[in-house]
Parts: sequence; C-alpha cells; structure tokens
Amino acid sequence: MSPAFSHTGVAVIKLKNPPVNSLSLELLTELVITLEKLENDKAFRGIVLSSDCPGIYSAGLDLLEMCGKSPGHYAEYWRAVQELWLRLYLSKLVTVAAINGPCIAGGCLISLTCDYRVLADNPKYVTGLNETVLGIVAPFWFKDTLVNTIGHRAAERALQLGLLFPPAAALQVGMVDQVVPEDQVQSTALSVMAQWMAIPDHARQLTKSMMRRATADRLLRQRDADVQNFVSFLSRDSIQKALQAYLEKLKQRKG
Ligand code: CO8
Repeated sequence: MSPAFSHTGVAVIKLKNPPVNSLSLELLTELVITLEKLENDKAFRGIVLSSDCPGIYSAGLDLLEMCGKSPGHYAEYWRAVQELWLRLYLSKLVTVAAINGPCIAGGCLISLTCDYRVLADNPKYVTGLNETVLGIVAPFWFKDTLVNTIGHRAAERALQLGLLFPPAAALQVGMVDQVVPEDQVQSTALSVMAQWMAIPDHARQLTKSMMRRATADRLLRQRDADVQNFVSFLSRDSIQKALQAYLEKLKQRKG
C-alpha cells in the first residue's frame, strides 16, 4: 500500500498487493493503521482510495486466508475485516473511491463505504458483491451497506444473483456515482473531493454519522457473534470445498 499525501489535506491511498489486491490480513492491518493515523491528524480532511495494481482495484477478501486455516486464524481475519469496515464506514474524513479496475466482493464493500465512487469506463471493470456465486453468503453488514447505497430491491437482486455490474449498469443501479474515461479517474476524484470539502466539516460529519450510525451499531452490538458465525460457517467442509473449487476455477481460467 502506498499512501501519498498532498498539501491540500487529502491523502491518496493506493492499495498494493499484487497481483489482484486481494485483502490479505497484512493489507487489512496496514490499511487500518494508516486510516487511524489519518483520522487523528488534523491536517487531513479527505482520503482518495485507489489502487496501485495495474488494471485491478481489488479482487476482494483473500480467499487464501479463508481456506485450510485454523478457526483462530479465521477469527483474527474476520475481526480485521470488521475493523476496516467500521473505520471506513464511520470515518470523519471525506472518502472518495477512485476505482481503476475490477472491484469485487470485499473490494466492492470498501468502495461502498466511501462517500462517493468514481469508476473508470472499461467494460472489464466490474463491481458488485458476488458471494453467492462462490457458494458463500454476504454477511448482514455487507448487505446493509449495499441496501443503503442502491436500495432494497436492487440490492436483493444483486445479492441473490451475485451480480457484477460493468460501468454503465453500475452507474444506472447506483453502485457508482460517476463513470469517466480511465485517464480521468484520479482527477475527477480530486475535484469531487474539493466539492465535498467545501462543506463545513462539523456539519458534514454529524450528517454522515446521522445517516450511518445505526447501520454500524448493528454490527457493534453483535461483533463477537458475527465472528463466531463466520468461523463456524467457514469451518464447514462443504464451504471449504466450494472455496477450493472456486480457486481452482480461477486458476484454470488462466491463459
Ligand atoms: N483471493 C486470493 N487469490 C485470488 C483472488 C482472491 N480474492 N482473486 C484472484 N486470486 C488469484 C488467482 O487465483 C490467481 O492466482 P495464481 O496466479 O496462483 O493462479 C491470481 O490471483 C491472479 O488471478 P487472475 O489470473 O484471475 O487475474 P485476472 O487479472 O485475470 O482477473 C480478477 C482478476 C477479475 C480480480 C479475477 O482474479 C477474479 O475474478 N477473482 C475473484 C474475485 C472474487 O470472486 N472475489 C470474492 C472474494 S470473497 C469476498 O471478498 C467476500 C467474502 C465475504 C465472506 C462471506 C462469509 C463466508
């Protein structure tokens, strides 16, 4: 991950975990620490979240962290995923996702926590929560984040079918706020940022909290139970087999 800082109070964080920016425990931990620092530094008022992996925003959670590991590892991993979501969803800073590649499942969740999403116009750059296709189920707080973004009916359809939307469809359903030519993603994200930063922080922050607090509180109230659910779900033989088969399919798809 490479955070770059500007004089304007905006930090540009570029995820970097080649080849596909999967969200490994290490990347999640690093990202949480960076966010905490920025949140506590009065010099910063906004974050642009982008990718440093050519042609990929994020392939989502790291399937290798969820396969063939111990229950203790699954619990540690899931706590880190929860922590990242809570930090981003409740961030006081303005957050803009500059999506410069496919943005899938956990990667899409990160983008959905942002205040605004700009997607590069490339038919390969799909975005969505595709968990059902893997034979797994998006947790309730993934679902809540999607519902809060695109509404109940569209979320229900997208989640059940595990839809990955190409740019025009993503824009139409509201998964992203703007689609722009690839070379304008970064500059557009920065000009959107300037617009959001023109609003007094305290009023914007209280409004964001008013819109989001109840959703975050739902997870905070049952964080341990959510970890337990994840661990027992992932420890099932059938789920492990489904994930292994999916990884195998990804490898076979190659070349
Ligand atoms: N985790 C780990 N490894 C991955 C992942 C991943 N999410 N995605 C891809 N890889 C690996 C591939 O297996 C491949 O490995 P290898 O080089 O050893 O064969 C390598 O990364 C490169 O992948 P590709 O060759 O497929 O790269 P492409 O550039 O052709 O395609 C894509 C990039 C489009 C991102 C493609 O890799 C893809 O579709 N990946 C799968 C994305 C996906 O389905 N993610 C879902 C993850 S699950 C999640 O985030 C939420 C789970 C919620 C928990 C629910 C409760 C249980």
